[in-house]
Amino acid sequence: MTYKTVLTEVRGKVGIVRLNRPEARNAFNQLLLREMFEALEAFDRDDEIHALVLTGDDKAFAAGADIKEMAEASPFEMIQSRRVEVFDRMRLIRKPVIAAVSGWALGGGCEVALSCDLIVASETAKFGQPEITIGVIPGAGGTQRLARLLGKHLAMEMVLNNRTLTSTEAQQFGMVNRVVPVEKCLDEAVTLAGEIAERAPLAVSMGKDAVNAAFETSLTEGLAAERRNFHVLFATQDQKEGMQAFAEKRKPAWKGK
Ligand code: CO8
Repeated sequence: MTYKTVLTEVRGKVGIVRLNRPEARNAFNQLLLREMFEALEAFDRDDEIHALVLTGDDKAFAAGADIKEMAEASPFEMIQSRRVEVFDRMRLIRKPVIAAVSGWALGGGCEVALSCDLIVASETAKFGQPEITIGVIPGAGGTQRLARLLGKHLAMEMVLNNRTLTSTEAQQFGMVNRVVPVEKCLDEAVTLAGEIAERAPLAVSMGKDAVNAAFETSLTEGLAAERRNFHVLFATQDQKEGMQAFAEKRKPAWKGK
């Protein structure tokens, strides 16, 4: 599959999707949005791939929605184009997605990074929701995910007053997993993805699903989701293999079954 605005690469069991619209700081026009999701979903369907990395370039992970493309749109056109709803496709990806973020992650770019499962940020990364400066608010989950992650007051400052976070601040607030020099950002994300890719695939998928349930449900419902996933894994060959390998003091050989 060839794309015009994303590049794809495979390293071992890791599928890499690189946003590639550098002339617009990787702003999401309709084509980039469509191709990003197609590329991520293709890797999600590929049995040889166990983890995904989503990245941009050194200047920008993504500078948000393409402002010029939507400047004249009516509410009806915005709804019909499904520009915002399309971001829900991120939640349907079953394999872990690691964002490797350098430079700007603004607006929809910050929201896409937040909807990934882990974030590796470079020292140059800057996260923000500048929509207020162009007369709107985040529309792809920023208000909800930031409030859940950072608490109400910092989320309010970001949404109402364009407060940006450096990568160090984002790490202090638990929003990113690690901060590395810019030249190491992608490799570090691929290493992390590669480690997860070597683990029991069905357990990884169930673990992702259970952690995500914490953001969707009450504690009681979340605990029930966790328990269901835990019990389901006892139907897999990998659970038998993992526990036998522990008892036999050897490395497990996962089958993904
Ligand atoms: N949309 C369209 N074009 C953009 C965008 C953008 N978001 N960001 C940058 N560009 C373009 C610039 O217009 C410029 O184009 P040209 O060379 O033709 O003039 C080129 O990219 C380079 O940009 P700059 O010269 O400004 O580069 P700098 O390195 O000086 O600055 C910044 C980079 C800080 C990223 C700056 O470009 C900027 O502030 N961009 C806008 C960021 C922003 O406001 N983002 C929020 C957008 S709204 C949003 O994301 C809402 C999401 C809700 C749902 C999503 C629906 C799809």
